[in-house]
Amino acid sequence: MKLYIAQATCSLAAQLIANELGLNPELVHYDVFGKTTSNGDNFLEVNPLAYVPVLALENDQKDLLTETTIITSYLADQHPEAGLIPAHGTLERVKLDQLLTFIATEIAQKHIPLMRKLQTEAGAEWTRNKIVSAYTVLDERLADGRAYLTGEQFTVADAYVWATMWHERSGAQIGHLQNLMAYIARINARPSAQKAIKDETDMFNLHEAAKAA
Ligand SMILES: N[C@@H](CCC(=O)N[C@@H](CS)C(=O)NCC(=O)O)C(=O)O
Repeated sequence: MKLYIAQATCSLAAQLIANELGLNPELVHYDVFGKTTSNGDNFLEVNPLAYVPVLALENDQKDLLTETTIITSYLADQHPEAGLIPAHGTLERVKLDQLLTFIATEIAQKHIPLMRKLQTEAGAEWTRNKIVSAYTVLDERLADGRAYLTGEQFTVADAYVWATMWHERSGAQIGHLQNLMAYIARINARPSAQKAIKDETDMFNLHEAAKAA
């Protein structure tokens, strides 16, 4: 498998889940500004919409999976024994999918126009407020002392929230959400998260060196 990633983006969630499962997909770094890849692949052929993550499968169809929620869920579903996602057809799964859609639409995609400074000040303020409200809902869920969003078990939803900590770049003020911050620190301590950050940095540096050569 090949996993296309970019620096400090939602692809970190897919890396973290692969690491939790002991998988070692070949990582390819995509430079979202320069539009090049670390292995020379034409990224528009990989994803015409030009975003990461993309998971290139080695099946007969050579499927290219996109969408953070789908890639993380797919990997977790292949290894149910790891407990990273509830089984399809259960209410627990529906509730986890609800959480994943919430994170994708109310958090991840709301940060992006802010980081790219694409909104009027009124629009940016509205978006920042929406993001803070969404993280506040997560903070309140964690207030009962649970370790992770659904309880004591780490899941793909936790990986996704961890990968969206872009508040310093987007300007959404969430530093006061203490339960959330303690939870992110818990995830930061997981070896899977540390490996994801290290691998991402290594890939970014390799790509930069190749561009400079
Ligand atoms: N719908 C996609 C969107 C993924 C996405 O927005 N990726 C961003 C990084 S988090 C990206 O690659 N952006 C490329 C760009 O801005 O040019 C998903 O949920 O995975």
